Amino acid sequence: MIVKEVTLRHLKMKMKFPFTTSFGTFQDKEFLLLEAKDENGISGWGESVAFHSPWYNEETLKTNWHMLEDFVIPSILNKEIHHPDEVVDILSYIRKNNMAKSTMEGAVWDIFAKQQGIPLAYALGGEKKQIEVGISIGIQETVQELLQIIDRYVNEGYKRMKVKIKPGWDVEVMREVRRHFPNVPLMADANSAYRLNDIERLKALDEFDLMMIEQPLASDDIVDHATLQKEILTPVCLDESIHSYEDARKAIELGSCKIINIKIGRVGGLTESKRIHDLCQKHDIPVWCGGMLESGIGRAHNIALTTLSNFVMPGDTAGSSRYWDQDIIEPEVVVEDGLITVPDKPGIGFEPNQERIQQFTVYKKSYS
Ligand code: OSB
Ligand code: MG
Repeated sequence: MIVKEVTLRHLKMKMKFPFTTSFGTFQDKEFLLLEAKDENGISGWGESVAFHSPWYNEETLKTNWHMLEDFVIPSILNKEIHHPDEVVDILSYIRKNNMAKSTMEGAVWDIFAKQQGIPLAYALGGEKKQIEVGISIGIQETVQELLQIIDRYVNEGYKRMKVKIKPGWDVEVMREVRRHFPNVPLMADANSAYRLNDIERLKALDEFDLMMIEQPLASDDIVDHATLQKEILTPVCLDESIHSYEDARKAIELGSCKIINIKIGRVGGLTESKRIHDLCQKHDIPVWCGGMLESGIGRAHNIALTTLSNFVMPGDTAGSSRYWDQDIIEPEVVVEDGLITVPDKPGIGFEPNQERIQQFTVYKKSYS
């Protein structure tokens, strides 16, 4: 394939609800959408999961635009690409900036699958026809509100509840949740809000039979997490700390976690996600697919990746209607009984809705 043209768009969409984590709240979701066209006019789509501010990691929508415009897109345009795995090598001269790279790589994978006439899931080697999904619930004003939200999603059939925690919104909150929902598959995500000094607090979570605690310690740490994992019963799952296959290998070697959350953008794309998946499978480390409050395009990529066999735990990719009044794909992502049916159309398997994309576009630019 030869990518002949790329259009980059900055979109702004209002989420149905404000989302609060240990590092802050937001409701307007701004992100980049990339459309690439091959020599035959086949379009592939990618979404940047970088946020407006650098609170999750160091990348932002503006740094992604800069990286894409000045380095990533010029490196890919007009180059003969035989397989999407080659994108990693082509872009390897660029340090980090994984979310920017992944935006382009996702579009190349989509084109590749469309050229072959197969679903992206199949192109990646995935076999599942349906995937299990859970839900991630932000920090609420009151425990009462949290319980009501959980009740609603349990009734909708979501397969596990993930509750965001931070110091002061943790042990007592989880105790109440457990008391009201004794059997629900439950986990907590701290988004790096604790330090090893807080070990007693983290130990106190052991009594709630959590599936895991996600990223309790610093966002760049795998050493203290190994110490912590030895002291607590709850399995540690790493999110922010894993940027690559090498990070995953080291974390497994050190015993820093028992589970890994794979986010395509955070690790630089689908090829690297697949490598991490395969490594974890070899080491009996279960994985699941994290979410970044994506629009339908990013959601479609997550669904395809989750069809790989070692994605044995429910992911965070909920249905479109949880986040958006109107998503930008047709059909929207629908969750039934906690399951998403994997599309069987070529590529990402959902049609971008051009009218809505235009409606939410703040700025766009094309490169050829
Ligand atoms: O830590 O997994 C996270 C949202 C934004 C940034 C980081 C995270 C999250 C979520 C929500 O947990 C996942 C989703 O619903 O897309
Ligand atoms: Mg997380």
